[in-house]
Amino acid sequence: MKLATLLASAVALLGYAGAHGQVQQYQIAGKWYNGYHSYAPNSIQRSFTSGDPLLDMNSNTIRCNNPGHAALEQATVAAGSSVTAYWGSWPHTHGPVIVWMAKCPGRCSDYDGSGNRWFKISQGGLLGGNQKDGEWGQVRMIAQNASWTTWIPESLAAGEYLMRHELVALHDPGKPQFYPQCAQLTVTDGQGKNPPSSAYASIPGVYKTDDPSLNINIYASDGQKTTWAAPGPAPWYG
Ligand SMILES: *[C@@H]1O[C@H](CO)[C@@H](O)[C@H](O)[C@H]1NC(C)=O
Ligand SMILES: [Cu+2]
Repeated sequence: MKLATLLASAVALLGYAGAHGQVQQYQIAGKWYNGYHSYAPNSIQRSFTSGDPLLDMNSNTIRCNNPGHAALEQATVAAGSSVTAYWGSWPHTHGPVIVWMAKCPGRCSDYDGSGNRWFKISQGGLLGGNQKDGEWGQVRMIAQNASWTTWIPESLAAGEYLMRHELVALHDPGKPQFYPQCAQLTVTDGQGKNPPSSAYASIPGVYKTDDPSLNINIYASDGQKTTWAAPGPAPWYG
């Protein structure tokens, strides 16, 4: 290994210490942005203290992680552009990848993510095979260089938005793990459209502790099921 590669690996390892994972970088319309790190807080991503799972789906911390303070930077991007989130690596292979957006009522820096404002723009649930051994969104994400690409709907109204990448890990029966990460975007152009009211949800609120989809047991009969119903509204593609 070249010295530079060794150093890069050492830095990456430090970044992962004790953590399950986070969005390390975003590529937005071809431009790179760093994820949040306590040692490098200038980021378009909201702050958080650890990459560990959040277990309380009724807590405000599942909106934008804990503490989820406003990001110090914000990316400007035209509607219709691609956003790729890079986790660097990801250890879990049972659960969906979901990408949400919420229009900030004013400036995103003043918005805490409350209200019935969240809509999905991308969702990878159980994409093939069965719940135990099949291709979950996270399996596909790992195969794609631990990345997930989505497109900001071309017709979406311009404005300031939170974009929330969420991984839900379902390997521990009855104890779903939530890994949310929020970035702040200023969307330009677009065609002035907003999703229909049926596409919206509140976070927390959208997930219920007794939702069968969040309480699967892949080691028992659920493991052989070849379908999985994602909780919450269907994605809106504009
Ligand atoms: C794979 O992901 C890393 C970020 O984790 C990125 O720097 C690299 O460019 C990606 N490689 C490809 C081929 O996309
Ligand atoms: Cu984990």
